Amino acid sequence: MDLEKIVIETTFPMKKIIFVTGATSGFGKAIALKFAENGHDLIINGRRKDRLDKLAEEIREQYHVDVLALNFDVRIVNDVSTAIASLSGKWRDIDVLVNNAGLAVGLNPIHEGVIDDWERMIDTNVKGLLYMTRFVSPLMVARKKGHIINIGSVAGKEVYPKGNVYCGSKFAVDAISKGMRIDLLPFSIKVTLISPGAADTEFSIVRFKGDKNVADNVYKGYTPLQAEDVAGVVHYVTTLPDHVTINDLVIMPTAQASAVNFHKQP
Ligand code: NDP
Ligand code: 8X3
Repeated sequence: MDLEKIVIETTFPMKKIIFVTGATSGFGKAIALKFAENGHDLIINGRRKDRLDKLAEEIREQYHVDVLALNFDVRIVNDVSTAIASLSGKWRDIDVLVNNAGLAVGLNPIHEGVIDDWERMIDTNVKGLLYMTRFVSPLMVARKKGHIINIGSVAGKEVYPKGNVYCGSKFAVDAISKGMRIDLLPFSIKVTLISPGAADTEFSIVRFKGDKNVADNVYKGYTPLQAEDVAGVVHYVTTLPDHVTINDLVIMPTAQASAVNFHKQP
């Protein structure tokens, strides 16, 4: 073991293993960096292998923690199960799963909705989160400990015009989080739903299919959340004593009061 690692392990005796999906951008990347900064080992996931490998290397060099990069698509159930089955040794002892991978695609009224956009949102935000949970939670159940953090959205609390299917997928995350909490109660597994408002990540570029002008407009005239704001809260909820759980947390820009009410400066 190199000297830096000995220093890390002495400084952070409560070292955990954190699994973050969708770590190649936005919240997921910031969450991975935040946990690494606090001395934890990481399993990071995403579909863009170049970004994933680069992040893993950066984290190892900067924070001297162990990082396992698992390049798979959370929508493909066989790839999820194979990835989790491939874990060996300490990597099976996942303390925290952050179900973050997700996206909005398109913003259309229901009667003009693009079916392929609907499939992508439901397959990623709902089914992907379920597949991850189905294969990781038994490892936590066996150890009678763990923490699952689901990234929901203000869109999972309120419906807004043209939000239809994205909102539906995030309302599903809200309901699934409640169900998970009940089923995992006997095993002392914490389940936290974190629901952010508008945050300046690649989210809007994806939603508007690469149209950067439209995407940038979403964040004009007010200060949106930054990925690091959300990462700080995700990390915070994991620092509470064993007998304390944050179940449901909504984090908003101060300039946003609801899904549609913003205080914008001209
Ligand atoms: P980004 O687009 O910046 O990041 C999304 C991440 O999800 C990327 O790392 C992407 O990686 C990954 N991802 C998408 N699809 C898959 C997939 N099928 N398999 C594995 N990884 C996938 O957006 P955000 O960081 O903003 O989004 C993160 C989460 O936060 C999402 O669930 C989103 O719905 C939610 N959210 C976002 C808000 C915002 O305003 N930004 C507000 C509230 C919630 P890759 O493409 O490499 O696979
Ligand atoms: C992302 C925030 O308001 O665009 O979940 O749905 S919003």
